[in-house]
Amino acid sequence: MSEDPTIFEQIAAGDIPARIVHETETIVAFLDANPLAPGHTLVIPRDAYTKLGDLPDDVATELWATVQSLTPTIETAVDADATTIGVNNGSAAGQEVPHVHIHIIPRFDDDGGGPIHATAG
Ligand code: DGP
Repeated sequence: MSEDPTIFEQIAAGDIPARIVHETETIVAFLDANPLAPGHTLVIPRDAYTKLGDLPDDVATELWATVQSLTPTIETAVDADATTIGVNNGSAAGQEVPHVHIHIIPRFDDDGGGPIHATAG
């Protein structure tokens, strides 16, 4: 039984516009439409997986490698002092879009400090 594609699957397919900052055959990164800070970016697998545990190893590896490589680029682009990286992994954790996505949230010395505990938009 096939389900309707999520909004992120449609972004990955190019069917819905997004401000894409990086993409490969496997991974897409784009700006969050409801940013918690300037440069707030979401990194997703192009294919539809709901939770981190659903990812094949090779996709998980490339997903994380992309987060690692993009993070300093984003920090430089928005002149951030640090970054919060997070995943809402399941609806009870605040995952609104059931397609794995890693939040890269730039942080600033004067943004109030402390961790972001809930990243639900
Ligand atoms: P989460 O709560 O972890 O599932 O975060 C979902 C994020 O996705 C939230 O920060 C807002 C963002 N978002 C939702 N719909 C869209 C969309 O259509 N385009 C973009 N760029 N971001 C979206």
